[in-house]
Amino acid sequence: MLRGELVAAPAGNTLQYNGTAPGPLVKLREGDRVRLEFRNDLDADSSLHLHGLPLAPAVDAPLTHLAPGTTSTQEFDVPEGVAGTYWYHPHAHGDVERQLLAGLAGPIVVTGATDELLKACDDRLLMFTRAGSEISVNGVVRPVLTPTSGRTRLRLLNATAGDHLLVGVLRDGNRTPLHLVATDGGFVAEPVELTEILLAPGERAEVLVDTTAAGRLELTALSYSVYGNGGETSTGFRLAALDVPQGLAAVALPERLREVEALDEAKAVRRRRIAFGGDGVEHFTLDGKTFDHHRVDLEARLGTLEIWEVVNEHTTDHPFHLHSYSFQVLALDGRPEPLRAWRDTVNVPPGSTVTIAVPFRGEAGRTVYHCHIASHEDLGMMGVLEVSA
Ligand SMILES: [Cu+2]
Repeated sequence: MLRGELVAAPAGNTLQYNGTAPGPLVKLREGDRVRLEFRNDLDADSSLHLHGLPLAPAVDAPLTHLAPGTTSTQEFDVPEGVAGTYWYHPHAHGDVERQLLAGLAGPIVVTGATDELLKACDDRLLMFTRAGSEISVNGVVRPVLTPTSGRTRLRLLNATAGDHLLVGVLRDGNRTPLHLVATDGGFVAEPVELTEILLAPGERAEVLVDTTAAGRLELTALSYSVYGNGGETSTGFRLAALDVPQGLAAVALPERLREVEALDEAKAVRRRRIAFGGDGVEHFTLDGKTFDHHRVDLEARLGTLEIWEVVNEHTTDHPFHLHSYSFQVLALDGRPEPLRAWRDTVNVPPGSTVTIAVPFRGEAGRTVYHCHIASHEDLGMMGVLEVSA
């Protein structure tokens, strides 16, 4: 049994886990039995959500608020097949944005057998959080890293409260190829070449970068519009730099990573439509309603597969996040999604529909789905899902 404790407490005008912000790295391995204690030493309700780990609703307990001075214990087995990058943060409805922005977020890395295929890579975790007008990386604004291998694995983790980051790697201003090896729910089947990757708030992706040629690579947030195609775009900015030294030997890309199960849409027992809406100022809704923790919005049965069409009827991006049950994206606006991958968070652009397949596996219970822009969630863009046995 692995045992650990996280304590949320104030420090000056910040909030920290175990005296640091971001919080300490939680390292787990597939199959580990874990007992994690959490103590709330804040002067407000809080909780500890292990974002993305497909834990039983009773262990995740997203509807439970812990009063100041109280503790909780989460005991669970790390499932097989989930090796990847995750994070932890508070989930006390109404106060999530404030606590996140004040410093309460930390990274989780789960390792497994597939990591052996990448053991020659320099493995770097880059956790993005907002620091005033800047985005910091592992708590530092625009750090400079020195790769130690000819291929660098970047675990990109968007732990901001509401910043979409379209990430690219530039050399002399030109984009260099990235190879996607993992999304939210761990490894994809094989490396996929990309030149940019969108990370909505809460989302993770792992990419490999060729770091054999000496010189500077700039990890950049490229200009992006949360208002859809043709909308006003943000200005790009540098997130971090990689100063590649001379003489790093080439590291081959693995051809295959693992099997990612194909879900059979024909076996789905139900199709649902779930709509983000509201006026975008103070009303943020799901299916026309704001969150009520006493109300069950969706009911499903354990052991079944459902197809959800997540529709954005609003004018800005909303990242859809589901607790406890990992899903796969099937289509965007009816166009089939080429990448088969497990996810817990997916961005839904304005006016668009993202179709996902949700297999209800593991344990039954009551959990939540919501927008992962923390202010929207706090204002009620969240619903309750009851999965029965
Ligand atoms: Cu939202």
